[in-house]
Parts: sequence; structure tokens; C-alpha cells
Amino acid sequence: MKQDIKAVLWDMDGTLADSEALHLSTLVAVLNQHGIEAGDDLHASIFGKTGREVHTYCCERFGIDFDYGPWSMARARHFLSEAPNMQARPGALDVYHAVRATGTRQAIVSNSSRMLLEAGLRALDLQDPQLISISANDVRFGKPDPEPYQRAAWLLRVIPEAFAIAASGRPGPVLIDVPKDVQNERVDVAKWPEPGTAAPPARAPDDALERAAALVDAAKRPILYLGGGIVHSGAAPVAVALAERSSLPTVMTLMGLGALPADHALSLGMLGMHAAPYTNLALDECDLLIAVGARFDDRATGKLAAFCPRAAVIHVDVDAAELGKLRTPELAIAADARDVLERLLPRVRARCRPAWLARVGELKRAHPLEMPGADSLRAPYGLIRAVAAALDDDAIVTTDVGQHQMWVAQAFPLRRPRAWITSGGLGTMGFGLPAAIGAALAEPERTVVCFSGDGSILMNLQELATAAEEGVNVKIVLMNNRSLGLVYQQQTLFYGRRTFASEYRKMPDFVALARAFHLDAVDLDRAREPARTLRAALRQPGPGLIHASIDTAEQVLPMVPPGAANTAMIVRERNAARESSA
Ligand SMILES: Cc1ncc(C[n+]2csc(CCOP(=O)(O)OP(=O)(O)O)c2C)c(N)n1
Ligand SMILES: [Mg+2]
Repeated sequence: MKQDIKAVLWDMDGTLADSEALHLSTLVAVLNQHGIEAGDDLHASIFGKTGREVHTYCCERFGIDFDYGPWSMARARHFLSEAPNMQARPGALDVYHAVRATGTRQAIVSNSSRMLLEAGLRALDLQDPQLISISANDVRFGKPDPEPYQRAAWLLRVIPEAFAIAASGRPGPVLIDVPKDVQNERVDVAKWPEPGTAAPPARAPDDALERAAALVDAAKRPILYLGGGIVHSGAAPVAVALAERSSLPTVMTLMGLGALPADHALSLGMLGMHAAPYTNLALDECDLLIAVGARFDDRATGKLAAFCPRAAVIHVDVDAAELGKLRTPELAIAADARDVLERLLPRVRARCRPAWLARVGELKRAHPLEMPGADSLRAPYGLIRAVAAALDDDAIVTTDVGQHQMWVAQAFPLRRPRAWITSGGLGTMGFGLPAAIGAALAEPERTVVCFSGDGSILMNLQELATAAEEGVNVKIVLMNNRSLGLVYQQQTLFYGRRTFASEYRKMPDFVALARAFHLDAVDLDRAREPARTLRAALRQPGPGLIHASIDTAEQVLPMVPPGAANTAMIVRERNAARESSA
């Protein structure tokens, strides 16, 4: 199967009738200039739900008639986004209908893949949906049609421009509104434009690197804080090298997990709301925080004023707008993370930091991450550990949003970047399955495991049909706690146990549902030898669902109450707020 998934064309504009006059030639041709094209294996290169426009294009260009998934518009962006994301290159998506469907705003904002969104089909005789204004807050760049009745020649300029923006700096969606008359127009093109390419990232001045190195060398209790930007800039190996050279204990955000292997001696895992107690306590004691490709999100920092109160901050981010936005840094560097770390590494002295590492070791022993039930398939941690034990490091893990997502972030031993696909920021339920399908199409040799919840899976259940049709190697591990668990947990902890609209009274039979979509499905609740059944199901090629019940009362702990300092986390043993030990 061809692995080069570059393009997504998307349309559900109605029937296939009266399509003779419609042409997407110019648009498609300019996209082709950028490597977005259907290859020999159309199936692997373009996703689409046929409607009038795409169908016409395919019939014209390839002389074939096709119709395949994904099956829903609403959050299909997840499905589509991960294929280009895996390969860190832009893709394209016609999002016109999807923007208007529930949840897509979250979808656009919450995923950081380098997407080019190509929105189309504004019919002149229909009400203009004001696409650019609707999405103004969501995209990095939205270019309204400067004239009401633009000509197709405009595409020759704007598409290279959009690709340049999509490929430059911090990843994020770009939206181009292509009116229908423009799509239908035929133009003579004398000279095709040069494809838009990434602008070279800003380079840090040498003196900033000298200052950074001096701060790192002088620090007594430094911590390296890695965000998703490390993964996007391909900086994980050099971040590991820096941590090792200067003996820097290292924390990661949800999006940065895998940058440093989970079992690395210097890894303190994920920081923030659901971190191990020792992680947040170490941060409380640090005197220098080296933040790279991270944005001081409130899930990471807790109450900002109490975050790393003793630390000076070095903040490196490709997006200058992040620097000083939430925390005033001692040193701010607006530049590409990889370039900065590569040039910082030789400037930093090799250090062992015995006292600080001993202190961190002490905190680890005294305040560990409790994982009750780690040996039981009936408990969340045990199930996640058993899945991890049955897989190799080539596996890709995706999640939906909820307790299961946080349990996996805590317990799954992620050891490499780009093995972890989850919806951060405005996390959106329904992300996991389509993202897993996209990843599996991009990396067909790997096993993709999608951890999902009983609430989240229902958001995009129709994608089971896509998974079956494409035969993707996706295993859904459905952690069924018969509730919207994260909501139930918050109601339990912070609203006097007044649980409301967070429990299911009539649970669907998920195993039967999966089988109805032609997937293999096993129920660990009923298996005689659940461990063996689990391993066999993970080994079985093709799409499958593994169902496991989880007690509704299970909680993700520790948990920092909303608005509280990270040191005031609720921990498992006592279930009571604790004070900082510092
Ligand atoms: C589309 C969407 N709707 C609502 C939410 C708010 N929300 C976050 S987690 C959650 C519960 C998720 O339930 P489930 O998928 O069963 O996961 P669990 O927490 O039970 O593991 C909800 C409703 C969201 N993030 N996305
Ligand atoms: Mg649930």
C-alpha cells in the first residue's frame, strides 16, 4: 500500500446529478504543485466522501467512480489530520460542511497538525456562510476573498502562500475559502507558481544561547520542561542529549509525552493536573525551569502564581506570542526548538548534579505515583499495562478524551516521539478512533491502539465502518466505566457527589455493535482467560475491539483541583488536599 498520504479532499455537496459543468481543475492542479495529489493508489492518497465536486474531479481525472469513507463529516478531521501529521507535512481538507457541524471548532483548535484547510463550495446564489469569520479564532491564518467574485487565477497565488504559512513555525490550520464559481472556472495558466515552502525558522542569537548556557550551568536545581513543540520540531533526540549532559530531571506536557522515554532515569513524566506527586513537588523546588516548545497551559501549571515559585525561567518557543504571555521569563528565545537545543548543547557544561538528583530520587520514593490494580485486567492501570506489555515500541497509541486518556498518559510507557496521538488543549471526545485510522493508513506496518471511553466512542461510532472497509490495523481498547467518567469524577470530588447526566442508564452492547460493523470483538469481562484473550486480540491483524469494564467509581488521581496550586493535588491514599512539603 502506498504510504504517502498527502491529500484530503472532502465534499458532501449533495447528489451526483448535473455535474457536467463542474471542474476543480485549477485548484487541484495547484495542489498538485505542492505534492498534494492522487498517486497510483488513489485509495491511499485522497480521502473523501463523494459529493458532486469531488466525484466530478475523480471521474474526470481518473475515469473512475469511487465512494468511500469516512462516514461522517462532523469530526472527520481527526481521521484526516493524523496521516499528514505522522509525516509532519501539510495535508488539505475541504472543511466547508464540517466547520458548521458540531464539534469541529474543537477539532480545529485542539489538534496541532500542519493542516491546510481548503474550504469550498460557496454557491453564489446561497447564503454566504461567512466561513472566514466563523473560524477567525480557530485558524492561524484565514484569507478572505478580497473581491466578491474572485477569479480562479487567485488560487495560483494564495495556495502557495497558504502552504508556506502552514509549513512555517508553529503548526496550525490555514483556511482558504474557495468560492464555487472559482472552482468551476477554467483558466489558461501560462506559468505555474513555485510551491510554497516553509520559511526558515527564526534563529536564536549567539548571545542568548550563551546566557542560556550560563543559567543552566549556574542552576542548582534545574528542570527541563518539554512540550509538543519538541515533537513537532524533531528536537526530541537533542533534548535527551541535553538532559543527559547537564543531568536535568525532565517533565513533559501531555503533548510532549514520549520526547524522553518514560523509563529514562531523568524522566519525571507528565507534569500538572494528573502528574505523579513527586513531579509537581520537584517542580516546586526547582530554581531554573527550561521550558522548550511548551506554553504554560493551566493543566500543566495549576494556579500560575504558585507554579515553580522559586524558579527563573528560560522559555524557548517558535511562537514569540507565547513568550511572557503567562509567565515572565528570565530569558525568552523565539526560535526553533531543535536549532536552539542543538546549539545550546555544546555550550552547556557536563554536570552530574548529585545533590539535586538525590533529592529528586527522595521525592520519587516518598511520593510515588500510586497505580492500584496494576496487576489486574479489571483495573485501569492493569489493563493499560497489559496492553503495553503485549506491544513493541513501534506501536502507535491514540486516545479519546476523559479518564481513560489520563490513565493512559500516566501509565503507558511511551518511549519515542510521534507514537502518541491525543487531543490536548480543547480536547475533543471522538478524536481517538478517526485519528487512529488516519495513523494506521499512514503507517500500515505498525499496530495502532486506540484507548477510548464508552462516551467518546459513541461520538464517531460510524468510523467503525471505515475501519472495517479499509481493514486498518487498529485495536480499540474500550474502557467501559458506564459513565462520562471525568465528569462523574469532578461531580464526585468537587460537587458533593451530586452526580448528574454523567452515568449511562442503558449501556449499548459495544461488542455486538462492533460485530455489526464487521469488526472482530472480544469481551474481557466474559473471557475465561482474559490475559490470553487480550494478547491474541492485539496480535490479530485488522481492526478489532477489545471491551473491558471498569468500575464507575475509579478515579484518575492525583488530581489538582481547578484553580489550585499543583502542590495542593488530591492524592490517592488520603483523598485529601495536601500542603506543599517545601
Ligand atoms: C465533544 C466533547 N464533548 C464534551 C466534552 C467534555 N468531556 C470531557 S471528558 C468527558 C467524559 C468522557 O467520557 P468517556 O469517553 O466515557 O471517558 P471516561 O472519562 O469515562 O474515561 C466529557 C463529557 C469533550 N471534551 N468533548
Ligand atoms: Mg466512560
